[in-house]
Amino acid sequence: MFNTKLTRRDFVQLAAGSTAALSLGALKLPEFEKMFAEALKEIPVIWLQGAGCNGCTISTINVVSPTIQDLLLTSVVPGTHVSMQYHPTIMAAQGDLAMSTITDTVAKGPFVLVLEGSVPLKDNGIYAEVGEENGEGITILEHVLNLAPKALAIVAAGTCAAFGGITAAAPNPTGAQPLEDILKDHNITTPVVNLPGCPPHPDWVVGTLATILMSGLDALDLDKMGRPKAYYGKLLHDQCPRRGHYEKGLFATKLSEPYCLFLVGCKGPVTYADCSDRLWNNKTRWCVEADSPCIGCAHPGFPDAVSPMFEAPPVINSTDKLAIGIAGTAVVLTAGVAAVELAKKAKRNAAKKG
Ligand code: FSX
Ligand code: SF4
Repeated sequence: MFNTKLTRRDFVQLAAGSTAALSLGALKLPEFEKMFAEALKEIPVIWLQGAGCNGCTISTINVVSPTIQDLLLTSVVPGTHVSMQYHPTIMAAQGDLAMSTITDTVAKGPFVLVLEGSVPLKDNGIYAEVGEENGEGITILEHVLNLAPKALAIVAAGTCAAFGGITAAAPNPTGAQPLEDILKDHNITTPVVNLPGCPPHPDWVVGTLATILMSGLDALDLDKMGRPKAYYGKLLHDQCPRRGHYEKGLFATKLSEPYCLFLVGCKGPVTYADCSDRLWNNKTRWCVEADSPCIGCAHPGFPDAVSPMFEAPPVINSTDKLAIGIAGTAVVLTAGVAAVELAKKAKRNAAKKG
């Protein structure tokens, strides 16, 4: 049992009325921090938000198992605890008190840095600032250059942080860049884990943090793009329950139809993620199951390379392969059926259904 006057139940009740009260570091409750220090192995996390929509945070705090309360207040797995020292959205502290938690965390020793959103470079990075010093805003670029070299590892949460995403889409007015490009330009070699998805699935974020916490960074089996293979190891198309329809040439011609959504823009054939298996919203469903094509939000070229999102891909080769024009790297899909035949079948099937 915890040897403290403030019980875990007391604290959860105290915090329950306000999600803004969920940062232990920011609340500066020494008894509670001591309780965790004695009972649990901790991993301090500094979560920065660059150019993004905060969807990565919203998605993460919707995590179901463990719950966000477990994640922040008790344990991710028995005996281990993620100590969210700094998070602009959910921490209670503001101003200098909030900013001091970053300095304090760095001074204490190893920590994991999470970056959500991309890093704008144009006009000295003024399009994403977090906190200020001597009346001047601190750009996310400055934060990254300060914290990245000192971090144990960096988790790039979401497509914006991992690959640029929507915030770096053409014409990219803020000159936004993904994390790894910034690190490369400044010779920073801290290991990076990329968790694309706009937003990323909460399990991908929490599971990654939990793995680092329990077994260290080496326990994450990453692919060439720094993505954990456990979540991004397979093509959506290969795991899709509508794959049989695809093989038979049963294609939806409008979004509400329960057939393969390839001809209404599905990017499952070029997107690596486990959505169809893991499901979203507390294992309720995923995009295709809701009769919407995968828009490729976890694809490295999202959104430019996978647009237009709700149109059939341009057919480049009409002999025995379907070729999808993906910017820069055309991805050729062996479909086993000529494109012309495919279109004819779609029409025939649409006519049959009609
Ligand atoms: Fe990007 Fe995060 Fe998409 Fe949004 O901030 S990955 S726009 S869901 O939330 O960075
Ligand atoms: Fe499923 Fe999309 Fe592949 Fe069709 S194209 S099988 S809907 S992932």
